[in-house]
Amino acid sequence: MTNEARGASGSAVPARVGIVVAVVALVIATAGLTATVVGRSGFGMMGGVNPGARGGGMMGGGSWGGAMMGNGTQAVGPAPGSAGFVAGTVASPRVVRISATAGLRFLPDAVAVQQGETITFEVTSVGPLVHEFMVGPAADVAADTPGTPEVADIGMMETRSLTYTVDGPGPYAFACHVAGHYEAGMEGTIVVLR
Ligand SMILES: [Cu+2]
Repeated sequence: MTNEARGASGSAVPARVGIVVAVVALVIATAGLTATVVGRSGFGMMGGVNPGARGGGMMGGGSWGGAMMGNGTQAVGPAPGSAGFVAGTVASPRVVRISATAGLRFLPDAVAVQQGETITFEVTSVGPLVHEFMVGPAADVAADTPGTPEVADIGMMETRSLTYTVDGPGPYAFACHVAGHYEAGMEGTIVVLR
């Protein structure tokens, strides 16, 4: 199954395999909310369903247990203003995990950042769709201005990282500019705290 799925770009996947893939995606998506999905593997991530791979991911996120939130958001460490908050730096960026959903939303869709922080956004497509993640000044993000920092082609259950320093007062935003996604509301806000 894995080989078939890997070789297919979507439409070529037999319907039966598509259903299995969708179910697997749901399982992994659920796991993604409670465990750390790491790496940049695409369809190969299906191998990550086994407990061993997931366990390794959780070990990588040392602060995960303390940061787990009840509402399904995926912050890794305490947010600005919270006890234990440690500002991200260029040498040691703060990791913020964001899910890109099949419903064309980012979860969370608002991220609090202390001005000057360097953030590594780890963006996972938790559904069958391919997404992009652009971050920067809100006007550039809205206009899809060339040169605005972006990672593209985030495939199903794939995670890609983008490190960005929020050095000004804002406003800053993030968005997915795959055709139709931004128009459907696939955007988020960075709340800059000073
Ligand atoms: Cu998208």
